[in-house]
Amino acid sequence: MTGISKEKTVKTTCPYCGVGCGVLATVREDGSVGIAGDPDHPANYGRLCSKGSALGETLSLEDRLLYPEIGGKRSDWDGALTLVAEKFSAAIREHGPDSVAFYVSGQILTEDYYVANKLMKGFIGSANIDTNSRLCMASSVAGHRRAFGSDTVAGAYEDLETCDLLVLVGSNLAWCHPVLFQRVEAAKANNPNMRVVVVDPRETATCAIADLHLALKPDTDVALFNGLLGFLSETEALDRTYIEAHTNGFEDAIQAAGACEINRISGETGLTPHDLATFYTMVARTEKTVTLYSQGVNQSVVGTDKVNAIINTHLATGRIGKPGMGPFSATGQPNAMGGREVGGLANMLAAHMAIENPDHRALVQSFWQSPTIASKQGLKAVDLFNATRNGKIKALWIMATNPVDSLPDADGVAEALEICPFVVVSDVTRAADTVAYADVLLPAAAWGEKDGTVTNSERRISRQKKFLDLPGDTRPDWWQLADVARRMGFEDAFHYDGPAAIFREHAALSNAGNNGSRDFDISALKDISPAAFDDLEPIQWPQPGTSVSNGETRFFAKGGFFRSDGKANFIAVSHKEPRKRERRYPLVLNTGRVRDHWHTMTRTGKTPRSSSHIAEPYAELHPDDAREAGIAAADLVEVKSPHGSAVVRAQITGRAQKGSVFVPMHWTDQVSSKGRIDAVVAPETDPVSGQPGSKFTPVAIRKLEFGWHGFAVLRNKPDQLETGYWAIAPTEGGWRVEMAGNSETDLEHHAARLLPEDAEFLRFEDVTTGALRIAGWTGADLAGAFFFGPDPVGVSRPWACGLLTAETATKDQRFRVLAGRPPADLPDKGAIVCSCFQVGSSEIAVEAARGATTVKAIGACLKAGTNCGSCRSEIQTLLDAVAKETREDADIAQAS
Ligand SMILES: Nc1nc2c(c(=O)[nH]1)N[C@H]1C(S)=C(S)[C@@H](COP(=O)(O)OP(=O)(O)OC[C@H]3O[C@@H](n4cnc5c(=O)[nH]c(N)nc54)[C@H](O)[C@@H]3O)O[C@H]1N2
Ligand SMILES: Nc1nc2c(c(=O)[nH]1)N[C@H]1C(S)=C(S)[C@@H](COP(=O)(O)OP(=O)(O)OC[C@H]3O[C@@H](n4cnc5c(=O)[nH]c(N)nc54)[C@H](O)[C@@H]3O)O[C@H]1N2
Ligand code: SF4
Ligand SMILES: [Mo]
Repeated sequence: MTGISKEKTVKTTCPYCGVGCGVLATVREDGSVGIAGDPDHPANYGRLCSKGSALGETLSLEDRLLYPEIGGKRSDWDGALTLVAEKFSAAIREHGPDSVAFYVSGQILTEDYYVANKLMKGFIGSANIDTNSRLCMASSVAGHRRAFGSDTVAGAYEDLETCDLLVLVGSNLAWCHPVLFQRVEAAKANNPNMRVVVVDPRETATCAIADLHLALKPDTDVALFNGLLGFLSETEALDRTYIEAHTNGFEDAIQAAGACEINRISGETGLTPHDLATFYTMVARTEKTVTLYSQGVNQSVVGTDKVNAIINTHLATGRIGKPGMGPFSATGQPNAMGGREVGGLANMLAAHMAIENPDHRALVQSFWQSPTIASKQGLKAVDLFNATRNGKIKALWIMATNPVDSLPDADGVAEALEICPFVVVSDVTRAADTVAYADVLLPAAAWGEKDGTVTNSERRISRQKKFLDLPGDTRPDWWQLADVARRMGFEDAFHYDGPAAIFREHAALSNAGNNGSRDFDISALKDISPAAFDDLEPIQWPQPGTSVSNGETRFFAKGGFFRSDGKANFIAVSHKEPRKRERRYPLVLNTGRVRDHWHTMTRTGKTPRSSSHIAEPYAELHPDDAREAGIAAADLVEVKSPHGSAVVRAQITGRAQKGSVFVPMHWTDQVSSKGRIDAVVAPETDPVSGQPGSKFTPVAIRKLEFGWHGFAVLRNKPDQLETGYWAIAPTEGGWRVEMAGNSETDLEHHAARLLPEDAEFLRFEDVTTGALRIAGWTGADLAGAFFFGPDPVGVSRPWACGLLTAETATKDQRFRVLAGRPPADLPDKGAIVCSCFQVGSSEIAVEAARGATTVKAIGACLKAGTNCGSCRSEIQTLLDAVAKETREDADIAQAS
């Protein structure tokens, strides 16, 4: 024994959301990985949310793609990449450069992205490279470019803390940017004058810190913000000097917005005149206002107009680029911003240059020394897959995205991939629905195994670093792309010895011909050595010149917009009535995220911790809509549009808006029988940005009748779940499965099929209620327990899941399993709220009733909310509900 620990800690960046938190990853001697927030990282100062904290549990090699495959058979890199190069080259030869395409992702690193874009736009000579950022940031990009002449996020995170009014539009910050939310929460606690307004049709966890929640009708944000512009003008809250000096088009925008007629706006938005007046007055009176927006704005057929309606109000008040002021687009993916820097969208060039600008094209081509340069926009995601479906795309390379689950009209996307003659998929897992459509599968290096940079929402570039060896034959994405490029005959331009070399080239391109004409400039990093690249501290751009500076990086406080006259444009936008709903599809389907899952769950779906908060796909329904459709809580419902259908659990709640249904986007065919909600979403897009309106699809709902319902916990993962409905998730010690089926099912046979052959059974049947419970043991260990009934079964999920790790060897203990409920001395936890310490809603309610009335007090007695803090807003909501009940009880007592 030397006594020296072999543990090493690496500073890296979280691979999930656009907050871009710094992570300290420690590889322990037993190979496990400890995860902690980096106290020095300016995005999070040591904090991590529930997803970030659980990262160490997502690194197992289960389901990992480890070797290249051709036609489902193991191959090697030489065979696979030769085939990819040949097929792409052949298609280009026979059908031209526009017959091939890349569909990439805001989750690859800047270096990966740079190489992909360079290969397609400079060497293949097509702009048919689009990215899942089309589904995410495209409307922001388009709105920024229309207003500023460049795709610039002007402000910084600090502004969210130093403002006096934070308006969150279409953002569930508490669940989707939890560390930013915590920073806001802390700032608000320190500044009694700070106000938060949430603009969202649903009441979300974010509303826990809201002083005002504006539950507007879906897709009426333009009416709301146009009304605000009118109000600002009528109340002389404008900054005439700024408008005069730095903008064009104000009069047209005001004209289009119309007068601030509160009653008309109330009709359009469904908000009360009182709430509208309150909001407008708040904004008019508060100089330090930040409007942060996310997918409720971007993912709309009027998304770009929404963005510009918001930006107009900031230009009109000169509240932009100054501390505590500005419009702020919160980016979703870890490298949404890096993708924009390299020009990964089909309508952009590299380094924030414009594909329609001949000077920019010449500049990029000469910098790349490339044989050609794409001269027109390529196909945007939805159009790209339509073209694929129509046979126009002959070879398609999909990288780090799962379009069979995440694009609208997802069944149509699956069909397109079936039709496409040659599909390449680079992924880290085989448990992704898109993988099934690949002719060639390329195993990518995952987070922790690769090196490069990402840029977060506030333009801060951080390093993602390698702390694990490459498993199997996996390789980073840039390596795969560069190798294919060389095999396609572009030997000279794709010789990189590592990510640092690519980053230097990217930085040098940002400098080329720039001279202050473009916002994206990181010249100071263009000669960075590999060692300095390794140690690169998080750094905000712009960084022009020859050395890195820590000076002001905000844009536009004094104008300086990236147009020839240096001025910004107001954009005249007007409210359009949202899509008409037919009688057959009377509800609006809204889709989005839950706290502990990431997109199509290929990573968070692997951990019991991330699955304990919400383990099943669900639809949030307003009580009136549920009643009208004859749907009760926990019923299984079909959500249907002309494009497809999904089956999910009904959750009836006053937090939903009447006429709207919210379904999370996360469930796939890997984990549910029919939870893929994008099969239902309409492929309608914003005419300016091409971004789909993923938050607005007219749908119908109906209750599905099943002969039986059930819940099971199983030690081993079942191969196949052949019942009408199922949803599976990992839990400590095994798996948890929700199911339902038709009355013909022989339930005992069904249960037996899912348990080991040598299991020893016990059963209990209650003829009066129709409940049937079956459990099986192998030796002392519970192999599985089933709780069946004619209706959705109310068995406590946390208790049942706990059985897999509990002692159930004695006869007594076994009968307790069959009793189907916790013993009296072990009360039910209720739904898990705190995933770090597995604390449930009932436990919190009990402590609240005993006098723990603050989030802090709950933390002191139950530990809930004291680790990552992601559940604090839900704890607050529960406490508010308990307080309200107590008040009502007191009122009743007083009245009687
Ligand atoms: N837990 C978790 N966090 C994530 C992700 C994840 O998968 N899981 N993904 C990341 C990514 S890529 C992204 S893009 C971000 C997304 O972050 P957000 O945009 O905050 O998340 P969403 O849930 O998609 O949508 C936000 C809200 O828009 C509301 N909305 C719907 N229609 C309208 C409307 O017409 N107007 C307004 N004002 N609001 C509306 C919805 O009700 C929803 O609450 O999250 C990032 N963070
Ligand atoms: N209905 C509806 N649909 C939506 C949305 C919505 O709100 N509603 N939101 C949209 C938005 S904003 C987004 S960003 C998209 C996200 O949608 P997707 O991008 O489709 O979702 P992910 O699950 O993140 O897919 C990433 C894939 O890359 C793989 N992967 C992970 N790391 C690597 C790597 O380093 N290299 C490679 N090659 N692969 C890797 C993962 O295993 C996974 O299969 O969904 C969009 N779709
Ligand atoms: S907020 Fe959470 S998911 Fe987002 S970067 Fe930070 S730790 Fe990761
Ligand atoms: Mo996103």
